[in-house]
Amino acid sequence: MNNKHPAFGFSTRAIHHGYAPQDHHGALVPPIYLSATFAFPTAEYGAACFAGEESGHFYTRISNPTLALLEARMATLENGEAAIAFSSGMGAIAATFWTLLRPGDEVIVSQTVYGCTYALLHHGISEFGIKVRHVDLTDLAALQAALSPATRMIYCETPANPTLQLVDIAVIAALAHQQPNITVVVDNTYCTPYLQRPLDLGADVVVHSATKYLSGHGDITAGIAVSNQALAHRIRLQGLKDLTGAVMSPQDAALLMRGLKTLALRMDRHCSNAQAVAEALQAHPAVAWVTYPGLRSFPQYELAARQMRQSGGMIAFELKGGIDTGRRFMNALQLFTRAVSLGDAESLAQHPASMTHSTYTPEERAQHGISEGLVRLSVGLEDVADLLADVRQALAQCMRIAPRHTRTAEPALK
Ligand code: 7XF
Repeated sequence: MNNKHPAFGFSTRAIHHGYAPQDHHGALVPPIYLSATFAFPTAEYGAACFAGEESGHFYTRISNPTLALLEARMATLENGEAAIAFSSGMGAIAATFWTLLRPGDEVIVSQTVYGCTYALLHHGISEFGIKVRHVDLTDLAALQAALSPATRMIYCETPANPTLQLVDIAVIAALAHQQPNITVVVDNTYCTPYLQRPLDLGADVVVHSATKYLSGHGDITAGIAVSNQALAHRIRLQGLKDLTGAVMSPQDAALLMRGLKTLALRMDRHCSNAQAVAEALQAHPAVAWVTYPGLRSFPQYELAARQMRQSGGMIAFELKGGIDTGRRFMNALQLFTRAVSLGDAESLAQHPASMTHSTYTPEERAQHGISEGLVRLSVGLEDVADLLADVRQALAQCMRIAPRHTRTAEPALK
């Protein structure tokens, strides 16, 4: 199937886009080009490649046929013009920042972001003269007040890791684009393009940790950025080639393309399993609060229903008794694995304050709405009855030991 069939559906494109077996000895699965370098037919052709006058592959840190196929698939799935493959999500994010921001620029960031993104902002780019301002992007007046002639980027995660707070991408992008030179960058890791397409809503760049749902099997680290041709060209030639060198391995690209083939199927199951687990948590007397976009009690339920095709596979909750009880819960789990990362077939449980978001100080976590007792679940693909049984037996153990009367308030997001 070539690229002339944009009318094909999401899964058809995830499986076929950009590849025709007859061009590759009939191989059903695309070959992996492991070559780091590519032969030039003439010295003049090589010089033209380096001058940007020829578009052939010449060195894998810049481009490679296996990476190019993956990039074409990610671009069509996100409805973008071009994509760039990186060796990790942080590689994609760092390359995007270093390409698009210069000393004196300001970047507006949503309330809560993944711990290493926070570290890159506060211990990385801000030390090179770039001003970082966190703004509650659900408050448009606050965003208006924070915008300045120096604003060059608005960066957000929606849903945010780990609080699940949402940003209305269409509203933010419309406001941002009233001013020239503001790039709206959305980390779409929690949703994947199957659940949410930020570029359709007006964002300029989508970044991913493809380590998560996109690859889906916990066996690679990978990142992706998607945008229009012009921005992608800049991010590739500056951010990827020179500023980070964080190129994806072609073998990882093949594993990622294998994951993409089942993305829609997997996301449907992640979402239905997570909905059931979230409802079970909400109904349980040991639980102080639970946040999941598919619950009626979710503060942005209407926005979630409008912006996301389904509610995702991630849950945040806190037990009465706070983190001491939360740790007992985690240690009592038998089927959920205690591990960071997300989006794998295996269900995972982790404690952001001491793990993924330990790059924030305790005071910063309080400011950014990450409570010390928050437990994060990545609900996997196992049978839902087994997941519910595991959560219920772990909760029952907490009930037997935990003090019954302590109540932990839901953290304020402001
Ligand atoms: O460089 P990575 O592929 O690990 O991706 C970084 C990243 C970027 N954006 C979001 C929303 C992420 O969640 C991540 C990685 N998060 C993992 C987690 O929260 O469990 C990392 C484990 S420390």
